[in-house]
Amino acid sequence: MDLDNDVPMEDVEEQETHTSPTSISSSIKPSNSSKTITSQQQDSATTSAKSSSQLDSSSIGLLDSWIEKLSKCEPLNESDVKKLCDMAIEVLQFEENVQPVQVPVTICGDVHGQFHDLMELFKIGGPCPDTNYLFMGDYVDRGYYSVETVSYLVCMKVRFPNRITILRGNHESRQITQVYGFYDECLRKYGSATVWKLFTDLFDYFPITALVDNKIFCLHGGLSPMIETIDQVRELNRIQEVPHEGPMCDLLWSDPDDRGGWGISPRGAGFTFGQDISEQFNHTNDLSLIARAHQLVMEGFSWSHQESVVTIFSAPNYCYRCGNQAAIMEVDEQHNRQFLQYDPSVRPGEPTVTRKTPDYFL
Ligand SMILES: [Mn+2]
Repeated sequence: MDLDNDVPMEDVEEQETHTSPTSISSSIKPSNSSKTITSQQQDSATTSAKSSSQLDSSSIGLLDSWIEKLSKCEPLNESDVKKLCDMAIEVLQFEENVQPVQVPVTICGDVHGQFHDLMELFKIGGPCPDTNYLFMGDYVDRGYYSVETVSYLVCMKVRFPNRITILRGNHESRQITQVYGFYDECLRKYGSATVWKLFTDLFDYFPITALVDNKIFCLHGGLSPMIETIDQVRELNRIQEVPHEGPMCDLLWSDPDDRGGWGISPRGAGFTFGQDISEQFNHTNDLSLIARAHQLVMEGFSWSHQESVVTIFSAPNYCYRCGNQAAIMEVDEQHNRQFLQYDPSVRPGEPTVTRKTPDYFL
């Protein structure tokens, strides 16, 4: 996708609306949809995973060289992407649908291929692994550097598996990436769809939610009318393409809304949920907060439902023209929260178009 031919920014939200998973022909099926991991297998495998997850010195050297290369925004070659994705599956397949995360941690929202802004994020929040990070999905599509962005984050995950958590967003999907840029970028940068296939096969293994100190439930989209308890999330089989409907789809697509109860989502996937739903879910699961991403918010973060829900968006000047700030949320050992906001990094030779903020964003 060429952003120059993309819709005007006013239509970004709307266009996304029209591209629900159900509205795209499903020509490409997940290659590993038949793979399932039962919770029992997961439990028994966790022990062996711990012993095998120790990186040997040659793997560390390889990963460090890849991270150094990617830091300069240079993509890995195809055979290294293959090696990286194989290593990442070894780590991610043993993570849980509700991945436990300890404080302190810095929670981040959508990045969308804005590689230089991701580097700015690590400058603002502190380098990994000195700072623990939790990313809530949407690494690819829209921006010009989805390949470098997702390669970098997956490298960091494999190199420092206990320091960084990477959840799945609705864009970490075969269908959505064929419409919003990642597929085309892979073709342009590698000359074939091999790297796209490697990464989209890997996305099936990303955890779908995280639970920070049993108190902050983190996910890309929002709640599902089919999920009342966090234990019900643990029972899902997540190792598949994001379905068109059902609980896993909802967790990656839903949005909080000012209206109470459940509503039809204008996105065509997931639901809208009101304050009554959020408060009931937090009460039932003894939570203090739902942290999610998925929606552009002009200040980078936005509270909903009387601080039951927070939206975090970490792509400044989204699509290089929205004029929004980005933010990340630091949670310390005492569960104090602090938002760090930042503006786009300035780069020569790249579009710096900022449009006057349309009134309806305010
Ligand atoms: Mn999203």
